[in-house]
Amino acid sequence: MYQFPNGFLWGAAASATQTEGAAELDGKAQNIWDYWFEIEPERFYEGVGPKNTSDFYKYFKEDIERMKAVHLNSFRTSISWSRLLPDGIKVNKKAVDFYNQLIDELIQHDIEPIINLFHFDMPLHMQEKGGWESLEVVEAFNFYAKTAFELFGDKVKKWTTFNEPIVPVEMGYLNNYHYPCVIDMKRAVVVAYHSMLASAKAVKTYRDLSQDGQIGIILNLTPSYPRSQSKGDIEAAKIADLFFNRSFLDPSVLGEYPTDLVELLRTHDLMPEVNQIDLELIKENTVDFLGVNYYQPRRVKEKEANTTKTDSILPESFFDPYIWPDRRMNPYRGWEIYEKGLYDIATNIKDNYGNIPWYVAENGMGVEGEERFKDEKDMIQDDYRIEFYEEHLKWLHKAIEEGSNCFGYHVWTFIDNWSWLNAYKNRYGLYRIDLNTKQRYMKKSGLWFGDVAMHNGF
Ligand code: BGP
Repeated sequence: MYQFPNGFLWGAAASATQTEGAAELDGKAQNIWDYWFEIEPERFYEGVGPKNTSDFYKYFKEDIERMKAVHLNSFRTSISWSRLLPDGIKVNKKAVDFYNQLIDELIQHDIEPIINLFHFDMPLHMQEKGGWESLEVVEAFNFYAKTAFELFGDKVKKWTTFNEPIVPVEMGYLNNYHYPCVIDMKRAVVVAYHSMLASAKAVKTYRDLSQDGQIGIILNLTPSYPRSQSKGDIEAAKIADLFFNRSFLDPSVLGEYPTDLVELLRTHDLMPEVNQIDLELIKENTVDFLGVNYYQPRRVKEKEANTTKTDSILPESFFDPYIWPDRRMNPYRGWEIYEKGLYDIATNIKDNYGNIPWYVAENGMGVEGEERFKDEKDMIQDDYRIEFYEEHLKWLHKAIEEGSNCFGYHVWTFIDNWSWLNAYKNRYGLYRIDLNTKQRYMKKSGLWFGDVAMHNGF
């Protein structure tokens, strides 16, 4: 029996843009996803864009009943900045009504809301001002954060500033996967630094309001494993870790950037403009807790040809990806499945980050063509997903037994939802959605997870 600590959070995560729908309803302004889909629909799987979601905006009440049916005691989603403040300044009353009803409904069902402020969905007019490259947008985010705390902070006791802030950096400014599809390391570093600054400012704003909750950040930590113990491989893994994990983990939790990262950026003329006042603000406004999204590890080896030319430098200029011959893949998403990674993350947080309270904010397995696993009662027999969760939870349990301060586990996701580029290709939900009727059907993993949540273990 794997028994988890009393009060452990069992839940699921989602985000506004991926679930709400109503992209053009009730005064919501466009965000970069709405706009990008309008101009380049072919970049999205089967041409399905953010208008076409599970319509949580409409069905949230029934969906909260569905959460109850699988015994969730917590749920994380985000507020859509462009819904709450369509012009960045004036509060949209319809949005306030929606988020109030959503939060109230969750609380009435004994489901703790964890509310995130930014999940990849930059309002379009803010992007036009430069997005995270602009300090004006950092200030605008702070205003948005303050507005959200003032509106909902009497009820929401766990906030997070960002979900995976490295993703817009990587996808939007390093490898042309997300809008604005830039490839420029220098600009990417500015985006990363300003998002970190925005997060710390929001933490400060929250504390200044003296609300009696907690504020954190959600990071996708990808443990970096070297191919071998050779000096070159270890150095390669260290650099990957600096770029993709420690660039947000260290300033968020310890209040400081790793000196090795700063030196590396200096050497390659990639330092953004920083001032002492902002660095102090980051130092003084570290988070109360961490959310960790974990899907896959990163395996690297020493770079084969040395190509560190400053004009075209990218993180990959410092290491090569390593394909571990023993790896087990999720072939649909193309991600390695490595359950022990979660234990290694927990140990790292315990040993190097003051054992800060943290929770698994996303963990899940996206599978294509799940319909083929339907039984005669229309239930998807997703045993592979149950096995995936079970194996991760066993490692998490071991970490907790050894003293890790982990307070919860959220799956990605609750109902199959729209994914940024893959639309509905890979399904992750505890519930399946029929895209034609928008009907939801519990999967076998939903039943299983409900049982685990009810018994606080398995
Ligand atoms: C995380 C994001 C989620 C979600 C998930 C699954 O990085 O926080 O928003 O989408 O990954 O990834 P994908 O949808 O790309 O398969």
